[in-house]
Amino acid sequence: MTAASSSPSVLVVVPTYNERDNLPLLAAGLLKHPGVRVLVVDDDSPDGTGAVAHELAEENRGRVRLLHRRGVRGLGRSYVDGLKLALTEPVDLICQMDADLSHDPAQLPRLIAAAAHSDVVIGSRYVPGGQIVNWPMRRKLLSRFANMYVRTVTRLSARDCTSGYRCWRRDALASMPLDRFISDGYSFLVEMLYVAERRGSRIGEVPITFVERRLGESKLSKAVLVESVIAPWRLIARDR
Ligand SMILES: Nc1nc2c(ncn2[C@@H]2O[C@H](COP(=O)(O)OP(=O)(O)OP(=O)(O)O)[C@@H](O)[C@H]2O)c(=O)[nH]1
Ligand SMILES: [Mg+2]
Repeated sequence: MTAASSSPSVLVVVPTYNERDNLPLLAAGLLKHPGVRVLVVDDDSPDGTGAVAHELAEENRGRVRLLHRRGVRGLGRSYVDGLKLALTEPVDLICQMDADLSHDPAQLPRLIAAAAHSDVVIGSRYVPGGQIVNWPMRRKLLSRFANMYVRTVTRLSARDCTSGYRCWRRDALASMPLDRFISDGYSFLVEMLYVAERRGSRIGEVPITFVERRLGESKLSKAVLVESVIAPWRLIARDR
């Protein structure tokens, strides 16, 4: 933490693809917190999310920044580019969260506070107090099964290995070889945890209430699901 300030400086990396209606609400929620800044990583969204983010950046100079990606689209690739850019900023903590309001910006201070004792804090649906609101049973089962599968194959100890709501201490994130990551899509989140745990990072979890998106569409595709099945095996194979 910077000696001059009592609260840490925080940069939140938000990947977006077609989140035009959600992004202004998310930004407003995040900017309520002092010391919090936002980096939007937009993948040239056809719905004009980039223009919305540009406007937000103009209105909130110094607090909102846009990284406009072009070319090959991908959630993992967006995280790599966004997190690397975040590491060039003089901040204490770097967070990740979804733009679709499934991750409540009001809960960010709890992740930030927990980073005093952990190198990475997961906003977790699967620790006591964690909840999921408005997911159909099919989606709940898929997520539960995905976590059980990942934890069994990788032996990760976190309860929620696929949550994209996280807060990293700068040093822990800086020590990660992001350019050598092999996963894209949601598996990228699992790979981050796996590598962090192997490097001795302390992983903490705080309960969150995850709310199903109300606006925009899901990007969960069959290809992403197939990758999620293979990805944990690739991780342990690489270690051997
Ligand atoms: N930059 C970028 N962002 C993406 C991409 N795919 C998804 N996202 C963003 O990543 C976050 C998570 O994606 P979602 O589609 O909400 O995935 P999900 O939460 O598993 O699925 P839902 O439950 O349907 O919302 C959102 O902020 C998306 O806009 C991508 O290819 N590139
Ligand atoms: Mg979502």
